[in-house]
Amino acid sequence: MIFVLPGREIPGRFPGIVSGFSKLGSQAPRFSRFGEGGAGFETYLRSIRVAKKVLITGANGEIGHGLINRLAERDNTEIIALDLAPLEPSLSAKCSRVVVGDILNSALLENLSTTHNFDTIYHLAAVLSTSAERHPPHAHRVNVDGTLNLLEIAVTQTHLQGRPVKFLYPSSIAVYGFPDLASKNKAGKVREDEWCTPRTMYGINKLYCEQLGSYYANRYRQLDAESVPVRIDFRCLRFPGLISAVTRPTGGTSDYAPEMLHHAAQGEPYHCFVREDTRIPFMVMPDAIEALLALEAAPKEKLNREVYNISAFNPSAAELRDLVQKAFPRAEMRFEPDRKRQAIVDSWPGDVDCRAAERDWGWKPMFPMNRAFEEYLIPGIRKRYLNV
Ligand code: AKB
Repeated sequence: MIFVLPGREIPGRFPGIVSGFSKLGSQAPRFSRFGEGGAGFETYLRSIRVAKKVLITGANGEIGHGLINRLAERDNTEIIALDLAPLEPSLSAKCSRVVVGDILNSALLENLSTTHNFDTIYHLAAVLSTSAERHPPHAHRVNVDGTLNLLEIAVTQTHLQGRPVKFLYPSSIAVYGFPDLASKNKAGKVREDEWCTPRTMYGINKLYCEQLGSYYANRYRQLDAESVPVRIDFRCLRFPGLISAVTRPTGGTSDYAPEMLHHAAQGEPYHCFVREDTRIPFMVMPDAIEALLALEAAPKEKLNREVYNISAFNPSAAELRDLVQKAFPRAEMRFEPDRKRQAIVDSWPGDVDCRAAERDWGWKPMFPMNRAFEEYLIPGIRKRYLNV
């Protein structure tokens, strides 16, 4: 099953389904492809049970890994994955289609959109805060132009299907920006509309894209003679720092927490680039994935806003060190703050107010701090580095 796409095609979980149910594919009879012995027919039967088709951009990233694994547990979701790099075989086996390509390639996106009817787009592809600071124009292209391209695809899909396509967008605590540590410490839990004065390229990109999503959902083409009959359904989470036991982050500034853990588990010394008293909110990856799925599933009428804070715990870097040291007593960890990266973390809030998410769609983390370490991070990371 190969389509004319400028990206590279990798066969995935249900190759027959994709062609059989795509707009292009549906023009040709597919039963001849089912082959001998009925295995293809089984695939066909599975395909008619597929209730949802989702597009995941940045599928190879940390959230992408978690989301694909979680969605694949449901046998009614067909996953189309897009990333710059090929997915590892165990992950691509869980997708019905994997496209290796760039979100800046509009032709590729349009081709995907003529080939599939997506119910939901999870637009995860992004350049994170530290990387974005090193290559600002590139970050702007990926984070802003890339998001605009995906929003346009969501509009096309919404018009074609005559119903709002859901657009799930991970934003970040990087949209907040305190001018100094004193105002951060004084502010306490920050609400969604406070301190939205980001100090990084990434934070600026994320804040702008939140507003872009909101515009597409509410006022897109507001001057058209005929009012737009149906608009996209944009839903956004402001993630705190994320910690996974399975994958390692690259290019973020909250990375010191996962880096401490992953270094300790491998017996490698770690020089932490922030001060011991540094405090920002965090959550573990399974909570991040559940939050995305819960927001996606929430009834539209319950949602009083497009953008929601979420968080699970907010330890200082010293508290994180103590938890890691407890699990790995021989770990060597030293604090060697990097003045510039420290300034970025100091501009992010020490905690966020999650009451809107709790009230509107029932947000509650499964993993508060101790449980996160005892039941998810430490056992998961020990398993990951079993042979180290
Ligand atoms: C980063 O550090 O850039 C990200 C984030 C906080 O959004 N992890």
